[in-house]
Amino acid sequence: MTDFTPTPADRFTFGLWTVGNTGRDPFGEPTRPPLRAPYIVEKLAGLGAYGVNLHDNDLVPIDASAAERDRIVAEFRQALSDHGLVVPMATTNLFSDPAFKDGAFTSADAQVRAYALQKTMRSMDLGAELGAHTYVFWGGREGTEVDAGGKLLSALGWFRDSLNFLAEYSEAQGYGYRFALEPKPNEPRADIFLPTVGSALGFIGTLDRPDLFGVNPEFAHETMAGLNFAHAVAQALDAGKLFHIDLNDQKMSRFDQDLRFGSENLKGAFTLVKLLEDSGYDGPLHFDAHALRTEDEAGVWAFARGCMRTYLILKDKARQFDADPEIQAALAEYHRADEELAALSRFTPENAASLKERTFDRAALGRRGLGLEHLDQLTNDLLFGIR
Ligand code: GLT
Ligand code: MN
Ligand code: MN
Repeated sequence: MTDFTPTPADRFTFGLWTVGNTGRDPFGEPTRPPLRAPYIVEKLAGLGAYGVNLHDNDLVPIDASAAERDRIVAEFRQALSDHGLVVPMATTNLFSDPAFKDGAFTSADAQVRAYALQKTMRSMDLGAELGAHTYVFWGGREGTEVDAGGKLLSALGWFRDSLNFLAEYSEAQGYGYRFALEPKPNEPRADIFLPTVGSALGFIGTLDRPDLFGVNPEFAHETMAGLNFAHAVAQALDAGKLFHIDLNDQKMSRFDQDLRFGSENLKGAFTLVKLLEDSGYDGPLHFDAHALRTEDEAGVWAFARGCMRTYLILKDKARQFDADPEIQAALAEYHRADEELAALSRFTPENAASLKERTFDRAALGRRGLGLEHLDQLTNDLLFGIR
């Protein structure tokens, strides 16, 4: 048993933009003052986090001079080293500036596409300077409202060319980045390219260096599309492509809420934590979420503590699940292995012939109850804390 206080060994990370979120939304002004990056580092370290992630412009304003940039980066590095935090992931802001209003790598304007490459190379330089090994691409503006613009096919080609270019840049510079594509179905665009984990996985296969690319799935984004996040993560794991993960929570079919992890869909969060722990995923556990707009700074740190605490409690629940004899008996009843049939299911002409001849008791198979109601209630009881 533990008191669920995180330590860096738990690999929890937050973005500067997450705990630094000021509560602005499309209808209202900020409700909290901005927090300085070195202060965020100090606070996150105090809470037991492992690292902090950033977009280039979370740290360095887009119009900073070279001298200003160097001063800001030096101060940030000092804070990291004073407080023992690392920067495992970096990314580029290719969405805030009006230049990117119709996309960055998929803008119909060649100048915007070239500027996006330049901005990303500079941001990759910054990430490498801070020690990042994972580079995320969230194509928030890569999409359309007006498909009569006729860029559907060319946009994917432009996107591919840009990613191929940046992978070569990383290799040429010796940065050794692993790139993680982050899908989202919509918002801020009406339709975003590569809307789901499945689409991103398919696209990766078309790149020059698919080995360098994986995905950064986000709980909220698959949920917005009405999909099951744990299933998406399982597919990424199966493909060896879970390079990073954005943990948060979300109600289905709404705007991107980026809620505190586990605050909305506790059972979905449990399924996910168990999956991640069972899979041996050993990358960062990144919370891409923010405190509600109702909160002051104290609420921000309560939010951050809550994300990590919920993960650790669910991790402990997963351990209890594995150790619970009644749950394990229900699982054993559900999973029926058969060694002879497993051998027969490996193709040889003889196995195929033998399988075709075999008699199965189809009616008995249909009659068998699987015990899933019982198993699911046991799981609920475990989550309620009464087992
Ligand atoms: C933005 C978005 C997130 C992405 C971030 C990385 S930025 O906050 O909503 O889902 O992960 O670019
Ligand atoms: Mn989100
Ligand atoms: Mn995200």
